[in-house]
Amino acid sequence: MPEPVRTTCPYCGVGCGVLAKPQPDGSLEVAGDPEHPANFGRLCSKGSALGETMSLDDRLLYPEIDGKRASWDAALDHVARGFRETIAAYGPGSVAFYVSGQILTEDYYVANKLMKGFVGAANIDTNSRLCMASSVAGHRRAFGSDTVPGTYEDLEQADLVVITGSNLAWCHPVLYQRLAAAKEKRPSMKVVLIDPRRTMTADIADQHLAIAPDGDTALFAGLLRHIWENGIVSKTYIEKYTQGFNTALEAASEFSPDRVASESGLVVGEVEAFFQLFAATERVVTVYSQGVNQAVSGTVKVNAIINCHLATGRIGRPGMGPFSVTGQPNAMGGREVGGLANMLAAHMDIENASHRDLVQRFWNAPRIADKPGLKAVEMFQAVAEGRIRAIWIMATNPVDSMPDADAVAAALKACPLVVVSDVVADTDTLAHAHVKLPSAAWGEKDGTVTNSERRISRQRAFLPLPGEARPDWWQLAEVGKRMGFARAFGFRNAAEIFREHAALSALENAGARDFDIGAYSGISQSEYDGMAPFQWPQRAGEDRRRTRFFSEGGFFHADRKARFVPVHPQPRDVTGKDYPWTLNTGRVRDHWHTLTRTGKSARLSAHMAEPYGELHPADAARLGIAEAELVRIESPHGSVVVRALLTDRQRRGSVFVPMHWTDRYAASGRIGAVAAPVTDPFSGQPALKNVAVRISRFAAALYGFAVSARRPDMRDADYWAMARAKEGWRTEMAFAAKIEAPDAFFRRVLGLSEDSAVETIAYHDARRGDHRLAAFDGARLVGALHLSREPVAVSRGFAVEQLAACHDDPRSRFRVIAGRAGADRPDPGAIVCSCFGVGVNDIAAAIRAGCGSVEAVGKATSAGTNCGSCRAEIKGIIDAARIIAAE
Ligand SMILES: Nc1nc2c(c(=O)[nH]1)N[C@H]1C(S)=C(S)[C@@H](COP(=O)(O)OP(=O)(O)OC[C@H]3O[C@@H](n4cnc5c(=O)[nH]c(N)nc54)[C@H](O)[C@@H]3O)O[C@H]1N2
Ligand SMILES: Nc1nc2c(c(=O)[nH]1)N[C@H]1C(S)=C(S)[C@@H](COP(=O)(O)OP(=O)(O)OC[C@H]3O[C@@H](n4cnc5c(=O)[nH]c(N)nc54)[C@H](O)[C@@H]3O)O[C@H]1N2
Ligand code: SF4
Ligand SMILES: [Mo]
Repeated sequence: MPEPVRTTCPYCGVGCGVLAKPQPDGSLEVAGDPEHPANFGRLCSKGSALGETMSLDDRLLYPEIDGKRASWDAALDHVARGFRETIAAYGPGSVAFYVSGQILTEDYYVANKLMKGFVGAANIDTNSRLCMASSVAGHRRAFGSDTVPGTYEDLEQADLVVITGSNLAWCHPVLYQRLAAAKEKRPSMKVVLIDPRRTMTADIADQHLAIAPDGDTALFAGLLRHIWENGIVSKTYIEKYTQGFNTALEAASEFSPDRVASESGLVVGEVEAFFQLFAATERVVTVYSQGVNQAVSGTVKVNAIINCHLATGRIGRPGMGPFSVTGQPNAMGGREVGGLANMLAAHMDIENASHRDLVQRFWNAPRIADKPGLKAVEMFQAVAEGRIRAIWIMATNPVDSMPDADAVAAALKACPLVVVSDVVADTDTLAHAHVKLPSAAWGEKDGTVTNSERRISRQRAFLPLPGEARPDWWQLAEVGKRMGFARAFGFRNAAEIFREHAALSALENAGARDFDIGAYSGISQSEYDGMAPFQWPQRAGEDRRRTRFFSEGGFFHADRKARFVPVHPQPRDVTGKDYPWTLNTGRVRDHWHTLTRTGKSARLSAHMAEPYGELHPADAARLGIAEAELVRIESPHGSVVVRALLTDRQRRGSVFVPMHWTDRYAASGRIGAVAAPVTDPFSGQPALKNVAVRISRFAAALYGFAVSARRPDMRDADYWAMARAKEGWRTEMAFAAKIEAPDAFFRRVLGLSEDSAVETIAYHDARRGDHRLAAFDGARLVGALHLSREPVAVSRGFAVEQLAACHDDPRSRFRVIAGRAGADRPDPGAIVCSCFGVGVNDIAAAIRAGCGSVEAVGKATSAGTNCGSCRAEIKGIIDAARIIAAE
């Protein structure tokens, strides 16, 4: 058996090390890398299930032009000619690249070089605009550079961890587990969670502040005032290393505890308790993510947080600092190469003439972009208006993930040249591509990524390139060559690109810029192959391994001092008479973005199999919406129909919808279409967490649930959402009017012809509108359908299992129709632990049998004993059982 290959997880910014072991039967075994300093062997549910997402069945394997297979030569010539001719006719500003924090640093470096140095404009932006742009802008305003000061260890060493706008338990699970383990070891450590929702992250929180949308600005401005009034500021730090404290303090003086409470939707007592805890604790880390960044006031929120850390000098020392955790595996690498439209390469500034000169000289480039390009939202508006006439989209799916996503689709439809590089064959964005380019996927490509703590790790190939798939950097370099820049784009491998990137970072740097990995500018191919994870900076000739920034100043403004940014009250409430509710959007535990990868795993799809709108039960009652009914959520831009999920974890007045569902998986689940294209004025980041909407009940005359061996044909349903199941698909559906011929509908769903030999059994109760149908091919279930006037109550877990079961006796066929197991086979209920397929009923049974802790439930059922991502949910079930028992 060959040695496992050390690589890095392609999902979140924690950047866990993975040991990948391709098996002789073609499958892939993965395990956490015990030596990787991000995870020390742990993996979350998504990382553990990587092996289930590797099949080639839905991959894009050959280039296509206008829907027809083409050779690489033809496709690359077509792209290069299209870009060249557009530039010749309309200027360099008429073309654009829209790339992603999911490409590798080497890919990103080539994309940025081609656009900024050789096309000579800066219209390259990235989905990081939707993700980290406010943090970048906040860092640059405060520090003079885009520097994340701390490291993961700080979370373990802190005495107080403030988590705001981050669902760490679900979105950075391994980092969350490290924090939870540290707290368990040292129970004096406190955790405060600030989130309008009581997410699973609340599980380890000593205090949860259910803040009103965008109330963070007031909260942290009020905190600065409190710190000052209570004499907690570090006068030495402020004097020696910063500027602008007094102005910031003056602005903060407006934020009395009363004002903070009213602006943040909290009560004075809880605000004060939080302030006192923060003031009293020296070692504080404030962790934040999209609840902070994705807001009109995103940059202001970031600076409001950083102000508090600067004022106390709690930055860059063990267990202290503001900590923006990045979402994508290479969000940080993208920032390092300057992938944002308003940055240059190697953390240099596009507005700085000497930086421009340096980069142009280094690249030996004919031109250099001299002003920022269009940011994502503006970029697609420019496409819509015909100002951008050729766009290359790489490793991102803007027709789903952008705000005003229907307008993005329309813009692409009207654009003369749309090139899309992706790994799968079918996405909502690829549907608009004139040229489709098949990219090498995780496991096939080579390069580096940088995680949230500035740690650069290798992604290594352990599989051959399938079909004609090619790495993204290769595609960009080939187009660069064909546009006439052969010398600058003659890269032969990823190592060469990395060396050039490292050399640029060190050029005329000498400590003037934060990003410097000059120590790697001469590494050989074999050193690159064996490269161990390392944290930057790593300056050439300097062996001191500094892992934190700013404990003793050393900021990157010209005077080496940090800036306080005065924070003024920000408009917060976006609702009005016609759109009285706020829409909050985000993520679920087991899915990744637009489902192109996690959607392939039945195990990951079982946790949340359908798009939903999470509402407080009291709000739902006001709207006349019952549990499991469907709701329509609409804004002036678009609408979705999703399942109502009623929980008291949800803040009143708002609805939460996950961002993951696309037109591939649901009839109308693309929540991006509902989000408004409203952005933060400093960062250009869209406000995806606070959108004004109206909510109404979707009046369904009939509901349905089906399992099927093949992807079902759902053309006739008004609502549907499908997910992979073991050996097939599971599909929820609903109809505005009742359907006349359930048998014919069933056959259409399954794609059965009139003369098909498949044997169908059915049960109809026309009076109650109850129809149950099942089709068998020998002993195998081809599909089953349950229709009902009420939301269908059959056990999903049971129904899904039937696809893999043998139905050679009539009793088992009857159970498929009944939708439940015999008494001998209890129904596991909704899946909680995806690693072992343990459902909520299994866990409840274990609790009834006396298991009173997560550990005990784990011993009895295995739930939560592998990746641990579901431990918070198990604890929730135990707590709920206790409450019920006490009532
Ligand atoms: N499972 C999973 N993990 C992921 C991803 C994924 O798709 N799936 N994606 C990765 C990526 S790219 C990213 S960027 C990260 C995102 O990671 P997170 O930012 O943790 O995830 P979100 O769910 O987008 O939003 C976080 C929380 O912000 C809260 N929030 C909304 N408005 C406000 C507000 O005004 N103030 C405060 N304080 N909180 C608010 C929301 O209720 C939500 O719980 O996750 C990464 N990890
Ligand atoms: N409403 C709402 N919208 C959001 C957010 C939100 O919280 N709410 N969050 C925003 C954030 S933070 C983010 S990061 C974005 C994410 O949104 P997207 O970037 O649009 O989502 P992904 O599904 O990750 O898209 C990645 C695409 O690249 C493909 N791919 C995977 N690997 C490779 C590769 O190696 N090369 C190439 N060429 N392609 C590859 C995948 O198949 C997929 O089609 O969504 C943003 N949109
Ligand atoms: S926490 Fe999970 S998704 Fe994130 S890098 Fe680690 S294994 Fe991958
Ligand atoms: Mo993100």
